Amino acid sequence: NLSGYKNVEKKQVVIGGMFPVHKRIASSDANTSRVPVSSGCDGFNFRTFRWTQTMLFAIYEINKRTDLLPNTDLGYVIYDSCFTISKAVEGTLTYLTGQDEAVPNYRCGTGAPLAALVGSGGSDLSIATARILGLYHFPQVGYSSSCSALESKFQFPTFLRTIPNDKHQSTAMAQLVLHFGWTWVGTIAADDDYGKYGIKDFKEQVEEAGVCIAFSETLPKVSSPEDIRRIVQTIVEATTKIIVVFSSDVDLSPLITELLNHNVTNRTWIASEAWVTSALINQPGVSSVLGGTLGFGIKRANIPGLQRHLLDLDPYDDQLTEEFWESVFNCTLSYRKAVRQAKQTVKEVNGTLSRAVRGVPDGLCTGRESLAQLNNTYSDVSQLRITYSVYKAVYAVAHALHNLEHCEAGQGPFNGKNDCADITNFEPWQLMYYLKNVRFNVPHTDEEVYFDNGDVEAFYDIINWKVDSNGGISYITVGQYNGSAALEDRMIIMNDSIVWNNDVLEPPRSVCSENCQPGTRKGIRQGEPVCCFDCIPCADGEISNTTNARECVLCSGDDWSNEAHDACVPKIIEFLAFGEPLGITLIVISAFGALVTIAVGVVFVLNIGTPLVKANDATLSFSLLFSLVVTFLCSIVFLGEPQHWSCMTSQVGLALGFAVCLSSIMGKAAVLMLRAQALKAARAKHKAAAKAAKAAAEAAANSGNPDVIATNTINNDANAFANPEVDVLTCAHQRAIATTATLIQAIACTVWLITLPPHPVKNTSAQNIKIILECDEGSVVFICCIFAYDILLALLAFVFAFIARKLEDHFSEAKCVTFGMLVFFIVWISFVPAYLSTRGKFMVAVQIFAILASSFGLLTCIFLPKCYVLLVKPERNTEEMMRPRAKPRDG
Ligand code: TCR
Repeated sequence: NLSGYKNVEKKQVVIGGMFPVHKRIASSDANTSRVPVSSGCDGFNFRTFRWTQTMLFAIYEINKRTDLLPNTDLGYVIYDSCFTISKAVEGTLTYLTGQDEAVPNYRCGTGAPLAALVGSGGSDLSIATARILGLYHFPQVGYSSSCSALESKFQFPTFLRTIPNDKHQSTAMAQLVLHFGWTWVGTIAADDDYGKYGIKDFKEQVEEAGVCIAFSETLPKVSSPEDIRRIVQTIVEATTKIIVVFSSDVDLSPLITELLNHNVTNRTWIASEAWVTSALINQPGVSSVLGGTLGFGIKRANIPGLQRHLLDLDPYDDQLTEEFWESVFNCTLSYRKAVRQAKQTVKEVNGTLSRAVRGVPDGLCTGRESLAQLNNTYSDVSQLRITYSVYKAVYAVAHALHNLEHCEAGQGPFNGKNDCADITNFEPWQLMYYLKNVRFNVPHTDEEVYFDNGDVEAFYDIINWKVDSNGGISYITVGQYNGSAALEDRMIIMNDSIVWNNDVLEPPRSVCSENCQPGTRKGIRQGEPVCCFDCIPCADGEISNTTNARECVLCSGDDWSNEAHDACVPKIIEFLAFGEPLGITLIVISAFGALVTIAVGVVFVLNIGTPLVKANDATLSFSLLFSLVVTFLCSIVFLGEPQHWSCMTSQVGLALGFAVCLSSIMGKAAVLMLRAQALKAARAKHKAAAKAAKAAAEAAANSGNPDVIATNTINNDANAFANPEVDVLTCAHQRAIATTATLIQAIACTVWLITLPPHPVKNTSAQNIKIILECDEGSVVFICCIFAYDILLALLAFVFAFIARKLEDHFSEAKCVTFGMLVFFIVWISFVPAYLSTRGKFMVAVQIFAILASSFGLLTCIFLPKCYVLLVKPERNTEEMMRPRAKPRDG
């Protein structure tokens, strides 16, 4: 332990210091049969030795000053905590008691009063020492104990610190992670309060913001190769690219070495303050693993004169400095030790004596070696961060002492009587009062320091590890974090100046699952963190229009999802338009049909007086032709976007057209049937007569002259067929039948139109992606009745014609009608399944086809033979031909 006083005439106060100059305690032997001794320490830490020297530097500087503690000299006692709680506790007890052997609750010696303890390094050490010091209300000023647990004044009433509370750093790290949109991060924490609390605070904040932790590892305190290897394995296997490490450099360095061995690259490391500028981590060759690291560093400062002080080191000052010298130059300072060591090595090699034993031993150093030429982290003053914190801590104590000393009598703060404390003999709690309220500007930097509930302002530099051209690493400040600023401008970061690992320009992405694009939704994976999910495409008719949508939403009535499922689009409106090929075709066909029908009508008009036209009532023929024109034209009305008028006209026109058409046919067929009946009766009569005649003839033949009888028979037949009585009767009947039949239909249609008229509707349910514009019949019962009536007429016409089919005139009218009706039925029967199996506009097309086909069927079957006679064989158009031919078997 270092100790020193300066000017004996002045009043003296001793400041305690505690630094983890060694990295660990030497493993103590487990032998319990001997007097136990406090274990020694291993692994000299040059960085922390710099901190120690900085404390000395600050004390020397203060002692030299005339404005700060002019009448008092500061002394110091410094303990090495060896990075271990037990050593820190041991040092604290020694410090309090003044005994080399720690005796609690006891302090002896008449030495100068103890002021405060600056220390003691890591948070776990400070927590231990602060508990002890707290018992005695003894102030402690931490320079690197940043753990948030230390903020509790209830547990640590006399602990103050010049390093910001880690809860700010955890917040800053969380903000950094969120800033770059990383949602999948791994964490590594040291197995101490610093690591555990730091990572805990970090995790709490990022998890709240929806970030998931891929893995959480803890670095062992005591070197454990298996643990380190396991952690490396986890890192290698993890899919995350971002690893947050809250650990001191000493604990982290074995892991980094192992990562270097495994060459684990392509990760971005987020560094906590304790290792972000550490030479222990920044070893040569580490750039491939750690290049691009981002981290937080506390306030940095230049302390003029410090480097000189560091380099002007006298190796023989004290034990620690001696050890430092020996480890820096890898030599031995004492002659005797060197000889002993040399002998040992020689023996180990093979017995031949070397020059070392005879003269100057190998590895002996002179103590005049030059530190300046050595590139050691000890003398590197480029990143004075914790060093600066040590500096501030010493100054804080000095200023508190100064205020204590310069308390004006009667205006002091103590005991309610405005007492002052005496610098030569004060109580620790009295100094605590001054420390708590101290407020001063740090020399050289002019930073104002004060304690707010024991903590200082949180201000961090964001440091980026940039790989130099020669493979080394330099620290670039790429931003700032100010914990006391307003929430939105706490972090200032210059994205463009950040160098990422492998020199890429873009920040790395670290997500477990990529965002779900619009059109898909998140599907959770059972048993995995929420950041890991599947993207499930929305079903038809459902959409999601945001990234990472949790649900797909159903499109409303007239809308449907688009191809990408990211927007609802109006459904396609479907109807059979005039302009489209199918529409045009149908129009052409129906127009053609109408024209042909009109042409037939013209031919009939031109031949109006002829027997063929006159036969079977010309009026009915014309009404039939007229109705066919109506049905043909009616089919056109089915096309186009359904309107109120078109829905009404198309259905009613069709129903009425067919009614006229079928009732005309029925009228015709009825006459034919009656005629056939009459003819049959006549024939039967004639047959009987013929039989009688035959018998008579036979009898006559027996007597001679058969010719006369044969002629008689034929005349009888013709008379029976052209019986005017039958014709006159039926002509009036025919028209009456047809008119009534049509009238009934017309009345039904009128009722239908008035009560429940057909109207256009949007059919959205038939097909998902389409809105079908169609006509709603208004009433299914009505339309069924009306078309059933048409069917009834058709059936009657067919039956009449069928009965009359045997009636053989030269134009075979009855056969034509029978055949026409058959065509009509076939068309409409086949229409039903075709109609039912189509959707949308094709349904209309099928309907039109059926109308056209049946109309054409009737037109051709009934009128084609007649036109043929009228146009091609006019000579057949005679009264004669109207008569039934003699049947061969009869004749
Ligand atoms: N606070 C840490 C220890 C620590 C440290 C360091 C150790 C800090 N910075 C630099 C070595 C080097 C910050 C603690 O334990 O609170």
